This record gives sequence, structure tokens and C-alpha cells, in this order.
Amino acid sequence: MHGLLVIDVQNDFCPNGALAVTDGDGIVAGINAAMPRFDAVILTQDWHPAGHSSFASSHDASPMSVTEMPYGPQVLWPDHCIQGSEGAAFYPALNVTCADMIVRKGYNAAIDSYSAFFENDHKTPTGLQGYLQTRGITKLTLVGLATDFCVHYSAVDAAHLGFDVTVDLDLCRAIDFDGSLELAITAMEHANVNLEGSR
Ligand code: VGL
Ligand code: ZN
Repeated sequence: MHGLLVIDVQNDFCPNGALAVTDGDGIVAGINAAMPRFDAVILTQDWHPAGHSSFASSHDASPMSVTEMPYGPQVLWPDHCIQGSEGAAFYPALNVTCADMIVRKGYNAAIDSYSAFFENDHKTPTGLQGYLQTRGITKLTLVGLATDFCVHYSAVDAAHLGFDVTVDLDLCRAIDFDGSLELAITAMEHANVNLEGSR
């Protein structure tokens, strides 16, 4: 069984959003078109409580600065994807009707969660692994936002967990901050993630 894992195609990561990714909305038509080719479609949704520890505003710091958390370095983001807000909603053109499952992440105020599988402590599971296993899904294709953060960490974790993982870069867009995209590509290659599409 081959699943399509659609990462964080939400208003805040699209143009005019709080953490807008350049051309973030440019991948939506392609993602919708890809959905029927898969045995299962799973969407993730970044879902932070107000005052989340990954927000610069919670630390009196500037957005995009880096702080040390108990679990390691953490980029401090503008407030984004606050639970129940318009920014946290899926981008309206995304076909959510096709989705079998929606996984929320980042709801723990003290820990960020880039990966759809584990929070940033690399230990606390979201439950997605068990869901995929019990459904017999062994192959995953990842698409969505952003290539260098949530797609990257989800793909590497999935590969480490033993899934056969492909990232379709044509259906992803990156934040590309401080070399983060190049780092993500290298990390995915080292983790044996298949990279499809143009770099
Ligand atoms: C993301 C930064 C903060 C992402 C989520 O979806 O890539 N990036 N929260
Ligand atoms: Zn977030």
C-alpha cells in the first residue's frame, strides 16, 4: 500500500500567511491531481496553542533567531498555525475530501514538532507510525510545506522507521533560510529518501 503524505498545506504557509513560503500555493493543484493515484491520502496540520514555545513572541526574541531548548536548538518562528485560527486552516483549494486521515502536530506547548512522526525531542510519537502500519502502508510519497522543515524531518523519520520514502520536490516549496534547504536535501539523501522532481 502506497500512501500520499501531504505536509502542512495551510493558509499560514501560503502567500499572505504568517509564515508564508514563496509560491506555497503553487503546489496545490498538483497535489490534488496526485491524490487519486494513491491507496491512502494522509494530511498533516501544524496546530499550535497560542503562546507556543516555538514562537519568537514567547521569548521576546526576533523571528528566525535560534534558541536552545531542552531538546536542542530551535528556530523561533512568527506566531503561526494557532489552533482554530484561519491561518491554521487548510488552504481552501486543497482537496481535503480525499483524505483518509488528518494528523495534527505541534499541540504540545513545550515542544515543537516538525515531523509528522515525532516531536522535536525525537521521542514523543504522534501515532502516525502505528496508523500507517495497521493499514499496511509501507511506501510513502511526501509533498507539501515546507521542504526544508516539516517535509524534511517527516521524510527522514519515515525512512528511519523503515518506510520506503519518496519526496516529490516539484510538489514541495521551501522556506530556505540560512542554508536550510541544502542541509535538508543532504540529510534526506543520507537517510535514503528518494528525491523526485527538480532541485
Ligand atoms: C513548519 C516551521 C514551523 C513547516 C511548521 O510546516 O515546515 N515550519 N512550523
Ligand atoms: Zn509550526
